[in-house]
Amino acid sequence: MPTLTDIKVPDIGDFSDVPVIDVFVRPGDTVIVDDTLVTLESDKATMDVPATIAGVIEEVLVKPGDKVSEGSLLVRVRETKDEGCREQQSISDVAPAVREIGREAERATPLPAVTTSPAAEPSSANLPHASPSIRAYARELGVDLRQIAPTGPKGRILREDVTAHVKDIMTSKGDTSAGSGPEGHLDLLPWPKVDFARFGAIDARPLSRIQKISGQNLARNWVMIPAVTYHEDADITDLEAFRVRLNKESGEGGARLTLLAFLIKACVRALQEFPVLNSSLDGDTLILKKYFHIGFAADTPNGLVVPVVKEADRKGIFEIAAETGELARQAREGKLKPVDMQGASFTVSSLGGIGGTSFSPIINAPEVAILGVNKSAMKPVWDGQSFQPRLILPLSLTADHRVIDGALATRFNVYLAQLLSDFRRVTL
Ligand code: CAO
Repeated sequence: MPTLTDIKVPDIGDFSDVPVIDVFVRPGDTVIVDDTLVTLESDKATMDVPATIAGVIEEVLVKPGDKVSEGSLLVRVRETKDEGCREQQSISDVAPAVREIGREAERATPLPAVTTSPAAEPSSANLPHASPSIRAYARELGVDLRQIAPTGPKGRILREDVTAHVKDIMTSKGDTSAGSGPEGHLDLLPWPKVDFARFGAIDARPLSRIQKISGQNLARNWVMIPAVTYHEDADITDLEAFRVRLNKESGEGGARLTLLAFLIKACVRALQEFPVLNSSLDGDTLILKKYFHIGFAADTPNGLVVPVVKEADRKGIFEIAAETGELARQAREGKLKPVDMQGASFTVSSLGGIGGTSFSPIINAPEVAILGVNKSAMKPVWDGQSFQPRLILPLSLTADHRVIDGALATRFNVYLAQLLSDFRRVTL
């Protein structure tokens, strides 16, 4: 008679209500002792919870995003007697494999500069078998386990497999396909090592978790995307007067309209007119999205994050203003959920409240374009007879040249500037 055993969250120290970030098993999967079942992530660490017995998964009771504490039921296992497996351990004997913050490359990141499309998230079903210590080892080296050929029993990845994979990469010199595809290697010199303290007093400050994750994404996007930035000026004199008037009408404490909300609405209209800018490259296929989920860069004390206004085409400007305000507040308080940062089809990065005259925003892959906005300024504009003082908003559109050429990008910019100059056009 097979016995069913409940596997629960073991003692995880002071943590409670910890999110489940990965589930590695499905009903019907065979596991042996130490196979990772789920990964939990607290503010400070991630923890793999391993199988404590060998058997077949009968039921999985959690999914990514669920919150658990010590004793929460994770999976139910039908025990099998597997001669090959290690000695059975009781739950209390099992210390979760805790690792430093920072996530492995094999997992989609829910954060910043890059919002992950649901399609890009690996399913737990196709993650390879490896023990928690091997997963930790691979994470330390930044190795994607799915790229490794396993040589262990039942297709398990061994420590030697990870080492061999890394050696392979390190010794593959003379590769001329630099940057030509996801597997291409850049034949770069090692990063300069400098003992800064030799030159004066220093202070070492570790990067925040958000900075580490967004840094990796930004570096990949900068290297992989042949991006060009196109600049345009929009005359927002009338729009700003309209916005100020509406805010006055709302009165103190009333709903507040921001320029960002108008920008998002105008971008949606321009994307409808130029759908290629609302797309993603999937190999040699262009995926044109019929939805308009607009990400916006938000500056927080811990780094840059990109919350997403979903279905911005169906929302009014008051609604968008309220939503961006709320999302920006949650971003600053570190309360955004992964889902709040996923699914963007285009991004706006506004530095307008701070200043600047132009910049080159980095595309939020797998999107193909991003609009940067700086501070508007009163400028003299020649009307054919005299100079008129006009409020000019600088726009900087960075576009992926594999998909959007200069003519298309500039047409988009010109159209967007027309919409902002005369916002009635948005309704046409
Ligand atoms: N030109 C002139 N003034 C502008 C402006 C612009 N383009 N955009 C906003 N402002 C003004 C607003 O009118 C407001 O002034 P008042 O308080 O006098 O009304 C002030 O700047 C603040 O604006 P806001 O509260 O409406 O905020 P916002 O819409 O500018 O920005 C958000 C919201 C979330 C985008 C912003 O807080 C933020 O995080 N910006 C930084 C984004 C970023 O870091 N991008 C770079 C990414 S690459 O590193």
